[in-house]
Amino acid sequence: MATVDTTTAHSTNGRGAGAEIAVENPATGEVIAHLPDMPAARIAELAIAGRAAQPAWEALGFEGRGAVLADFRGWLMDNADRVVSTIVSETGKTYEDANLIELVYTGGALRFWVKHAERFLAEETVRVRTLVVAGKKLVTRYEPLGLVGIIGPWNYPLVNSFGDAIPALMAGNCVILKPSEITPLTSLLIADGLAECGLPAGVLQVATGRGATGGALVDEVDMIMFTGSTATGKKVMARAAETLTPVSLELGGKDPLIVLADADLERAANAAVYYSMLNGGQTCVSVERVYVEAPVYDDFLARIMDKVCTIRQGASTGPATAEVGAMTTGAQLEIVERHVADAVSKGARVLTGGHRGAGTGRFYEPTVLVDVDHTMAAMTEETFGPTLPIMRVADAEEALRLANDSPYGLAASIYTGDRERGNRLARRLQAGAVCVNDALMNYMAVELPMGGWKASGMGSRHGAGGIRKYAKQQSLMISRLHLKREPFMFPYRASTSKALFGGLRLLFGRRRKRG
Ligand code: TXE
Repeated sequence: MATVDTTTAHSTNGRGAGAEIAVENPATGEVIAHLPDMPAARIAELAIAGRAAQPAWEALGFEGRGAVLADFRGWLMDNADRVVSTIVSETGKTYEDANLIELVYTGGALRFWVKHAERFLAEETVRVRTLVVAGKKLVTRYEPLGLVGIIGPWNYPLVNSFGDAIPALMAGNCVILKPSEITPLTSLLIADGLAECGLPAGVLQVATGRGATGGALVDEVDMIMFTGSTATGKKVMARAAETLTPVSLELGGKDPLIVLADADLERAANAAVYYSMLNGGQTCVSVERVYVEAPVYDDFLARIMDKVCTIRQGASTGPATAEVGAMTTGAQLEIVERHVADAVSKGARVLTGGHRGAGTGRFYEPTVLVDVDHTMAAMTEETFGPTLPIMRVADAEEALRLANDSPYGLAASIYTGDRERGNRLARRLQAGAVCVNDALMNYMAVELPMGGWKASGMGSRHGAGGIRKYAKQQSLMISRLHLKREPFMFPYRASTSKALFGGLRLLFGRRRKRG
């Protein structure tokens, strides 16, 4: 576990001084730990240890690896209070945000990957449909990449850091996890728990540090899974290009929610409020903007205001003590303030909220903005805070056009009483994950691939692709022995040549009748 030292004064929130990082509780302002900012040389040492541990880890097979991770699932639940209080202390999120999303997701993901990893990575015999290879055996198979680097953000220090390590480990890789410098304590606690459950040394190592540590990690590993901002994602990809290291990137988003006139307004309003404010709005798939068809706009807004005005915000000290927690970083709080100020300067109205919360912690009040449009950063840039900008639109076509008017394409949702229409409209939304009469919770469905379009990233997590990206694919073609040579090898014979190519032309040249 981390060295806890609250006596030394450091500048706060992951910044620290020189080779040390100060970790702060954003809900109280208290410095709760100091950790090393690891230099590149230290990352190189971790990589040597990881590569040395990998063959034995791979040799354990799916069953052996699964046994360790299944045991760890038990550890996680036995130590739930400790894990939750660590998450709450370094993020400032509420007890429920830590339990419901972080713990429930991770428990489910451990169960899922332990059970299904082998099936997704099983060797497959492929049916031959290509004439010239008829009679040969075609096989695809997977092997671990070796050493995987995971660079995590601060908003979900369990889900978006260790959560991505689970399939990588089940695939037989060793992992170096670089958590955000803002929230490294959860990853260190998880590494302790894994060691208690028998994970061999070197299989999962935690590299604490800032951006430079992340950059050094990119140089050392066989694949990078990155979650964070689009700007940093581009830097990671550029650095990975130097060594042709594959990357999977989950980046920013500006997820729209559309409310059509025939929607169940109570359901839509509950979802808009909950999924924009959950985790203080600091979720990659948060509802960031809402478009409402004009006939139901006033009714929808009245319901939103009833709900937002009852939200309790503050430092979470246990079950149901607060609904919306702190802003995890000072920089993020400033972004939220900037977006609200920009919107107001261009004609938006703040119906509730619109200020920093009182007290020592870093809070921003749950905020509803109306009279917004796409000239405002609040509608076009990722806000990542407890804000809910709501725009009136003429019809579904205008809502779709505005929803797609974004460089991002992570997630989107649409509320309508007509499921079939919702299904049709969902396919016109430019986002990697779309919900009809739901939002955000699709992330919890580990069976369903989840990845962004446009500036929201590349690659995906979850589903078959969520583990195959941590493997090298090999294809095999195995020929039988009874022929000394293939019919079209040297020396060419006119008779075989004519028969072969004549036959092929007949086969491929047959034109389909039209009309
Ligand atoms: O992210 P960064 P930040 C969005 C959100 C937020 C913005 C910035 O809008 O305002 O990103 O957040 C490591 N090479 N999201 O500044 O910089 C860094 O140490 C390698 C959306 O915290 O992307 C940290 O571990 N690594 C997001 C991680 O990258 C580098 C969740 C993320 O930091 C690096 C969080 C470098 N050059 C914020 N520089 C989501 N998609 O959920 C930094 N890092």
